[in-house]
Amino acid sequence: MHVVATAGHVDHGKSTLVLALTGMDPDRFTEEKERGLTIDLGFAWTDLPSGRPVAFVDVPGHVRFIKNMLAGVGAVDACLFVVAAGEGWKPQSEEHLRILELLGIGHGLVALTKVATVDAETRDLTHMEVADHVRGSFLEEAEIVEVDAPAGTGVDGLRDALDRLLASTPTATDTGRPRLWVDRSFAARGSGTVVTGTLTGGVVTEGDELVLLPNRAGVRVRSLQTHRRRVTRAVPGSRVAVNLVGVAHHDVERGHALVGPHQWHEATTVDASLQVLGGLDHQVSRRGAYVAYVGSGEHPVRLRVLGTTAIDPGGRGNVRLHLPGPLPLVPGDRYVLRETGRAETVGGGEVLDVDPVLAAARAKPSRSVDRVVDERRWVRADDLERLTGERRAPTVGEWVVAPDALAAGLARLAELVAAAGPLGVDVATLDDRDRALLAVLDGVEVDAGRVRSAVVSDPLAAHPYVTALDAEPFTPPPPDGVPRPELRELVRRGIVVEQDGVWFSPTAVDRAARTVAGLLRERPEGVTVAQIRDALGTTRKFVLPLLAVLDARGMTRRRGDVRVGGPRLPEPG
Ligand SMILES: Nc1nc2c(ncn2[C@@H]2O[C@H](COP(=O)(O)OP(=O)(O)O)[C@@H](O)[C@H]2O)c(=O)[nH]1
Ligand SMILES: [Mg+2]
Repeated sequence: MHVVATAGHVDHGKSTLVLALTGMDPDRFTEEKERGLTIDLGFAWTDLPSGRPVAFVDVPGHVRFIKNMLAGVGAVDACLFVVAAGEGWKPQSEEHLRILELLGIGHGLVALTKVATVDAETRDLTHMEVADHVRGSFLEEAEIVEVDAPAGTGVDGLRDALDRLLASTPTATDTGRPRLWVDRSFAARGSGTVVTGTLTGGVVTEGDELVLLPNRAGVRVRSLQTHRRRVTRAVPGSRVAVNLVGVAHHDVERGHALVGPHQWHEATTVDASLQVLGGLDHQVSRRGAYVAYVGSGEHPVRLRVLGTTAIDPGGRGNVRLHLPGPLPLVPGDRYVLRETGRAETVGGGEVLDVDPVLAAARAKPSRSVDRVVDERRWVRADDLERLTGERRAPTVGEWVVAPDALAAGLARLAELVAAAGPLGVDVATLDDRDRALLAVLDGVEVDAGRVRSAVVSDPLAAHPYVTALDAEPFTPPPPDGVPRPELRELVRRGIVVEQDGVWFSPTAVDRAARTVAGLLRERPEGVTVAQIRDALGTTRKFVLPLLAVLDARGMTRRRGDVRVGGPRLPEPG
């Protein structure tokens, strides 16, 4: 489905055309009907000859209601640009065209209206005048269709032209992130608050929990209508009326937004490009009272030009905009800037960064996702999607990491692990970034909740205490000066053997076993503790625990007063 906005100077026949095309009068209010003047947005819809449904947002052309015009064209796919044949190009023809350009509307056609009221020459002149004015704009190649609705001329041709236009106009895409800029909010009898708008970004279904911004109200979708028909799900690109539970209608205004929860960044400061209109007779700087038109809303903003102090008419630059409240924005969103003091359209552009991290003096905003990652170093994939509208595969864990930050993080973690020595680092003491890094850090091993260097996986063998034990295997020194946790770890890893308050090196155990095996070869009936003690050149204090180790390991076995060989007795050494 497509949504098409009208555009053009007041009284050129926009509302009349919408009525002729749809049979629905877009002028809704008594005052509008009495004055024959569109004040606020009007809505109508029909099916084109091909069966293609189309909705119209009819905008006011009068300069006084330009803000309502801006509210209407925020989310449309194409425009129906109206110029009256007898009147020609007028100020709001120009302003509306500039606004549509700034908002990035790329598709449209021109209706040359009231052709029955002028002679052929005037009609042709206006035709040429229009062609002149749209040159260089998105309407340059657009069809110019001559119509006169009251005279019944050209309306069918216009329908066909619309069909052709929309056949080549993309509809709103579905990125699973619904957003509806509210253009009306009212109380429906018996069913609470209803908001209407053009849905983009994703599907909304009955029962959905959504969020309203800027007031951050959590709401639920009670029911949905598209073109006054009840639907259970509304698709992007359609006009939707949403019946909401959880908010009073007077708390919702035009310009508010209805979005999926946790899917949108709530932007209050944004960096954006600013194309200043060529027709402006002054520079744009931070001085001035500005209003930004974003979505369906107008928001007073403070502005700062980035990188310089002012932008010339016709020039282009970047600005930082401070919004009065949070809005669900994403890079690529368009806005129009007006100056309230002079009541003129200054320019507009594209949102580039919805959460700038660099100070204005250093900011170099762009649409690049890499820039966002680079400036943040570490960003969760979910956050990155909120910030850029793009999904990236995480680098580590749930994080997308700037390449140099990844390298630095890995180096720092490797250093931390190396410095911890044989004991390693308790994984529980690492933050979640380091824990994510661990999975891709080379040369470490995680064991029993501790991470230690794998390359020096036997640094324990080189532990000074182990060296000391090896020097006196059978009269081993006590572990004086070895920190208790380290000693426990040495024992846990089998690099030091502890028995009854005496510590040995594994070599001592091995050599003792081989010595006993040698003695048993001469005395198969068994050897006494005293004989083993003497063979090892040690004392009872050490030989008893040592033999307890050999017994426990199945190398020796007690039989009465002597030791005999066990199943695991090694060869004599
Ligand atoms: N003769 C003639 N009158 C028209 C035509 N289109 C609009 N009008 C008249 O022009 C006036 C303004 O039309 P309207 O649709 O309200 O203009 P809008 O301000 O652009 O919406 C109304 O009185 C219409 O009846 C047309 O094609 N031919
Ligand atoms: Mg009108």
